[in-house]
Formats: sequence, structure tokens, C-alpha cells
Amino acid sequence: MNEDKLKIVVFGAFGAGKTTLIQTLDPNSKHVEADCAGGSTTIALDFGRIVVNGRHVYLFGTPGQERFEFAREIIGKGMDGAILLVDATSQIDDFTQHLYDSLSDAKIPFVVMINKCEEVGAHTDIIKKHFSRVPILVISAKDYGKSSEALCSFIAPLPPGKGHVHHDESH
Ligand SMILES: Nc1nc2c(ncn2[C@@H]2O[C@H](COP(=O)(O)OP(=O)(O)OP(=O)(O)O)[C@@H](O)[C@H]2O)c(=O)[nH]1
Ligand SMILES: [Mg+2]
Repeated sequence: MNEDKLKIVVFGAFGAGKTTLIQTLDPNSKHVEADCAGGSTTIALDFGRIVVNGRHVYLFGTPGQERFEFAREIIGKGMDGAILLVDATSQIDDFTQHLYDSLSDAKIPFVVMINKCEEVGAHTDIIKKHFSRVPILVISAKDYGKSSEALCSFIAPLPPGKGHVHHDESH
């Protein structure tokens, strides 16, 4: 049934940890990525699915590189909620601010998740203060407990999905 399906899209700057978060939440998730200096980068999307309190949650990850704006627009169509992932070990950059402003304008429920909080250099408080007008959740995308707890608390108050996900469970 459509109302059981939520489309949640994860946004964030290059290297914020979007792919890691989706992989942690759904170890069977799929990714389209390319090699880059020091690791890999998403060049199309990530896709994972999980069930949270009986609701089917479809997680879409976007590419963080600015040149993939077109991909973010396509992936974001019909989303029921969005997560803006922010790396606590970096400065808040213009691109993260742009994503924040776009999501605020889009008038869809969204939350900021501050990632890499277990790192010694994480400056969680500065980011919390900066994005004080939306709910903030502090996570480590590598940590299943923290990531799933944050997702559950974001999902819980969301209204039924608008039905933009059509998924055949056999795939
Ligand atoms: N310390 C720490 N590192 C993390 C965490 N989450 C992700 N990383 C690391 O951050 C780097 C980038 O992670 P990705 O998940 O590829 O980031 P992304 O946001 O998908 O990157 P793009 O697709 O290129 O935009 C990798 O080296 C991850 O291992 C975390 O919670 N803690
Ligand atoms: Mg990625």
C-alpha cells in the first residue's frame, strides 16, 4: 500500500558520509560510485530500504559533488522527507548552506544529522548553533545504533508517504 512507503533522500557535501549512512542502515544497499583521491565518490545514487516500526522506508543517497545538481534534482522528486548530513570535522561550506536553503524552501520535513561525531576534531556545537532552526541529530554513520535511532526519531512523526515509491519486493 502506498501510504506505508516513505521516500527519504540523504543530501550533504562531498564526503559527508551519505553512502556510509545508507550502507550502515541497510547492508544490502546498492551504490553507483567511482574511485577518487583517497576512496570512492557517489556518481549517481545510493539506494537502500529498511522497515521502521512497520513502515517501509526507501533511502536514496545523492552525489555530494556540486556538478551533480541534476542528479540531486531527479532523485529528490516526490520525497517525503530529507536528511542533510553535515561532517562535524569540516567547516560549514557554501554548498552545505545551499542544500540547507533549498530544503528549507522545498517545505518538506527535513532534519540535520551531524556526522563523524566520534572524531576528536568534531565541532558539533558550532554546527548545532548554525542550523538551530531545524531538528538536529548527532550521529556516527559508521555506528548502527546511533544511525538507526536517529532515523527512527525522524521518521516517527512523518505523515503517510505520498506514494512516490513503486517498488517490487522481488528485486
Ligand atoms: N570517522 C568517521 N568517518 C566516517 C563516518 N562516516 C563516513 N566516514 C568516512 O567519510 C568518508 C566519506 O564517506 P562517504 O560515505 O563515501 O561519503 P559521501 O557523502 O557518500 O561522499 P560522496 O558520495 O562523494 O558525496 C569515508 O572515508 C568514510 O569512511 C563516521 O561516522 N565517522
Ligand atoms: Mg556517496
